[in-house]
Amino acid sequence: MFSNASNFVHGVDKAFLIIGGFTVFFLVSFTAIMIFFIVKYNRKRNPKATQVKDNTLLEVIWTTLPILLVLFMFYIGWEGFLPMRQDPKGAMKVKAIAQMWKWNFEYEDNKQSDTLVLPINKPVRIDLVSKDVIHGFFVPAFRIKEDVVPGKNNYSWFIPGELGDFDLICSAYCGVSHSYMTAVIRIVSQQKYDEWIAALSALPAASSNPGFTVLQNNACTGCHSIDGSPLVGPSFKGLFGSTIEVKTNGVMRKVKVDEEYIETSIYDPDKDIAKDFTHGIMKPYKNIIKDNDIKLINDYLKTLK
Ligand code: HEC
Ligand SMILES: [Cu+2]
Repeated sequence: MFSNASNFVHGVDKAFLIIGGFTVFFLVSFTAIMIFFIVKYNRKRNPKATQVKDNTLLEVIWTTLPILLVLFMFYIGWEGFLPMRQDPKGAMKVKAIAQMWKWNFEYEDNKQSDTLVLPINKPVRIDLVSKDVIHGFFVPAFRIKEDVVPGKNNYSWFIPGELGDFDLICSAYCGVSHSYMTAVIRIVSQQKYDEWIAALSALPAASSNPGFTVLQNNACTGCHSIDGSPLVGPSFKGLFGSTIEVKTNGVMRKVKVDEEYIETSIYDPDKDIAKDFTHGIMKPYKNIIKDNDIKLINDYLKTLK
């Protein structure tokens, strides 16, 4: 409670404690009063029921008091929430790109990373972008949770106040591997951050093979392994050049996997359904994966003997 991990911890924890405090107070006191009345007005002690007519004073009290209480709780919550929607001008900007089932962070100059590294004590605005379905940008230690909705420009912002690694979790159930959609937020000193971001430019994107990079950047590897183990989709290992069984228009047939089959599988995955797998899971990547990238994917798949 009341850690310094972000500037929102105080407001959120305060609301949590106050509202939780009221809840516990009422639970305990109402239960006590109930037990007291059960004993006091037990039939043995009180054989004849007393009729009570209305009591204006009591009614005014039990209407006004709860209204004030509820308004007070709203105010405490509002006070903690409002600053989350007021990002300061001049905050550093990072784009968080969510897709099934992976986070990617894009810094200025198109530098990309899958760990969100940030300097301590500096306001940062995270623009939240989804490539497919609704995800949730949830950082429990920072007391932050924002929806990442495709087609909508949402954002989150905060000032990190403690060095260290913090968990980022996806809080919207976004499909089979939803629970693996995590990332690390690493808060470092300004100097370390400067070094890190400078080094980031030196690295070419992710891995050595451009085809594998395309697969990674589009999160294909979340459903397709390259080591032979079946995930949500068939493994890519040994796929190219093999003869496989697929269902086309409800009829099983054998096909040889070539460039054309790969392209059709990516642009129109439900045309041929691989045996033992289900249609409707992989979305069509028409207009998402360019022709040139299809070629890179093919070249890479050929290497996966
Ligand atoms: C949400 C999970 C998911 C993602 C993400 C996904 N796929 Fe698939 N993919 C599947 C499933 C399930 C199948 C099997 C059903 C079918 O053939 O449509 C499949 C089939 C395929 C096939 C045919 C394989 C075979 O044995 O017939 C290829 C090629 C393929 N995907 C490539 C890709 C590429 C490239 C990407 C990234 C651009 C990608 N997939 C992203 C789930 C996924
Ligand atoms: Cu998600």
